[in-house]
Amino acid sequence: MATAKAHTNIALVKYWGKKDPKLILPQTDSLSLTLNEFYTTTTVNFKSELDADHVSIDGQLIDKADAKKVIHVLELVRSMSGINSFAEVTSTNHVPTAAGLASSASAFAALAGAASVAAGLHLSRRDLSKLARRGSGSATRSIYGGLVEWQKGVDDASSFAKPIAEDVAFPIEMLAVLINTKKKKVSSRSGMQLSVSTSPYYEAWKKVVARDMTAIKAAIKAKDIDKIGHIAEENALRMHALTLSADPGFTYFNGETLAIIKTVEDLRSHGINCYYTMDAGPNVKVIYDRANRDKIVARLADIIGYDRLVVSQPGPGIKIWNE
Ligand code: 2P0
Repeated sequence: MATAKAHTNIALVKYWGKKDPKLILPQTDSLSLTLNEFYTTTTVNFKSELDADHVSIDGQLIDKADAKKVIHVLELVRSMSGINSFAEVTSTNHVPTAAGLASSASAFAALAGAASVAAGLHLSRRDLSKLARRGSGSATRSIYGGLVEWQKGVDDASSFAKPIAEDVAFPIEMLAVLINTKKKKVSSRSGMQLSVSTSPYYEAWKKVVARDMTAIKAAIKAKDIDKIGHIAEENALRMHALTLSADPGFTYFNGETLAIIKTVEDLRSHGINCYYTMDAGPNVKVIYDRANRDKIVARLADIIGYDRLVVSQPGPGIKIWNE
């Protein structure tokens, strides 16, 4: 029996499309910031007396169909370790689930960590990252803290995350604006697949990501928060152009998303530098130098209220312990 705690991450250069949906090999590299405030804690116990895997999330027992991705990771761990028993999985999300705050990133990273140690495996962080990837792409990056790159690779062995700066030595901060924490209509999995197969802009997106990866790594090296924020904002808009340009087209934005984008642009035009990014949901994440925090929070609170704003520092990598 083992427990793992993994933090979620928000991509600054996004992953939006698979080359191999079965192995979850992405079309492009991506780069993220792990967040301290949002995490998942998961306990896995392999028990010989069980006749099936039992998965409970936030106190609710999940039926077999919904637990499919979790069972898939457990199957991989069973084949790697030689264990035959079914498992009891108990998971608690300290993340608003399925609202584009990447709960699957922290959830599958924590599952990979807890299941592998519970099964007696002692995987390197690289191998843990590969195992987490088989549950959900963004989970690949949640094994590490701080700024993390997922190199796309060409096969299972070469597609894993690498830390760029686990301890972030400059005052970057991220503010999550919680617009709608209800479950989203288009899952990332189906949304990105539709973009790959129908957006006429997909080839251009691959070029954008290659260029942005080089530029953001140089900006990180230079500790240039404005440059990091600008690259992240442009990259997010181009990712969302892939949803609008799919057939049928769709968007994760709603009216409040646009209102927050406009407010960030207004703050910037008044000399308070901050930048936005959005994922597979309407929430907005704002990137800034912590010296600007109070002004940004005060202005956004006028629009949406303090209770829907969560400030987060960069967070740590996975922790795993035996129970
Ligand atoms: C990312 N997102 O890079 C991108 C940006 C959302 C927008 O990774 O199908 O839950 O499980 O691999 O990782 C969300 O998609 O999708 C995601 P799967 P995942 O963070």
